[in-house]
Amino acid sequence: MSYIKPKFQHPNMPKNALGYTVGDYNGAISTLCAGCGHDSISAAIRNACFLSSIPPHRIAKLSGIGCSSKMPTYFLGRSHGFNSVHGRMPSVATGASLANRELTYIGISGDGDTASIGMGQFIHLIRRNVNMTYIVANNGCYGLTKGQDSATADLGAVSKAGNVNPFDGIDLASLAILQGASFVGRSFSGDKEQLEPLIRAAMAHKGFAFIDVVSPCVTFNNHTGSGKSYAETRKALDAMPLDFVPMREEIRTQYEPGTTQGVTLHDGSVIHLHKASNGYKTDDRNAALLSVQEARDEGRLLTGLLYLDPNTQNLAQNLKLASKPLNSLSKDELCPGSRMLDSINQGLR
Ligand SMILES: Cc1ncc(C[n+]2csc(CCOP(=O)(O)OP(=O)(O)O)c2C)c(N)n1
Ligand code: SF4
Repeated sequence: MSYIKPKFQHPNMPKNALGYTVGDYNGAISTLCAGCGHDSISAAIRNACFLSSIPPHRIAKLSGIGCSSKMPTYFLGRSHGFNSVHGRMPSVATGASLANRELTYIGISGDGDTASIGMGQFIHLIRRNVNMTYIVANNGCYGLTKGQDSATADLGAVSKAGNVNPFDGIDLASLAILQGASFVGRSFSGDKEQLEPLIRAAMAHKGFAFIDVVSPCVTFNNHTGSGKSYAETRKALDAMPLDFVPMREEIRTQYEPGTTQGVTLHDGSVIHLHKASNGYKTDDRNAALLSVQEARDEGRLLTGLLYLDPNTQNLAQNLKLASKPLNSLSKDELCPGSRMLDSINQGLR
C-alpha cells in the first residue's frame, strides 16, 4: 500500500481568501482503521483551517500518544508538528505558546492521553488558560493498546471481551467548565455540520478552548453495550446546531427570530447558536454545568458550544509577555541594560 497522497489538484478547486485549496491543508494518508471516528475529526480540522483561511505554516499541531495522537500526521502537512510523550502534550503546548504567540496552536489528545496519564497536565493547562484549541478524540477506550476501558468509559459499558465497567466515566466537558475553561464544546465525529464551526470558533477564541469529541473506535468499542459506539452515540445525541462567521466575512445567512443567539468573540467573529434548547445560555458557568449534568442523568449527550467567556485573559496576556516571538527579539530588547537590572535588584533587597 502506498502512503503517498497524489499532489494533483483540479485547477477549478475553490480557493480561500489566501488562495489555498482545501488540498493544501491535507496531511499524509491515514493508517488508522477504516471507519475510525478520528479520521472524521482530522477532516473537520482540515476543513476548518481552510474555511478560516489560516496560513498552514502559521499553525502548530501538538499531540501525546495514542491512535488519536497520531492524527496530526493526517492533516495540515505544511504546519509545524510535535508528537510528544503520553499525557505530556500540555507542557509542550504551554512552552511553545509562550515562546511564540503568533501561531495558532491545535492540541490533539485521546481520552486515555487526557483523562488518565495526562490528567494533571490537562487541569493545569485549563488553570493557566493557555491560548490554544485542545481536542480530545473520545472513544472510551485505549485504542492503540487494543481496547482496554479508559477513564471516560460509561458506567455499565460492556467491553468487546464482555467485561462490564463498574466505574462511572469522567465527563471531560463538565470538568473543563468546572475548572474554569473559557471555551468548552462537545461534539460527535459523525456530525460535521456542528464540529467544523465549533473548531473554527475555538481557533478564533483567544484563550483555552476545549472540545470533547465522541469518536467511536470501530475495532474495539463499536459493539452493542459500548457507551461510545456510533449507534449508541447517535441515539443519545442532543445537538445544538451552530454556525461560525469570521470577522471579515459578510453575514449572509438569515435565521428565524428567537431561534438564534449570536456570541461575538474577541476578534469580532460571531458564533451563531441555533435553537438553543430551553433558552440555554452559554455565558453562565453554573447553568451550563447543570444542563450538562441533567442531560447526562437523562442519558442524553448534550453537544454544541456548552460554555464561553469571550473576554477571558489568556496566559500570555496575564503574564504581560512580549507579543513578538521570543526568537525574533533583538539583543537590546532581551537585555534590559545594567541600570534597569540594578533597579530590579534594588527592588528585591
Ligand atoms: C508512559 C506510557 N504509558 C503507557 C503507554 C501505552 N499507551 C500507549 S497509547 C495508550 C492509551 C491510548 O488511549 P487514548 O489516549 O484514549 O487514545 P486512542 O488510541 O484510543 O485514540 C497507552 C496506555 C505509553 N505509550 N507511554
Ligand atoms: S484501534 Fe480504534 S482508535 Fe485505533 S485506529 Fe483503529 S478504530 Fe481508531
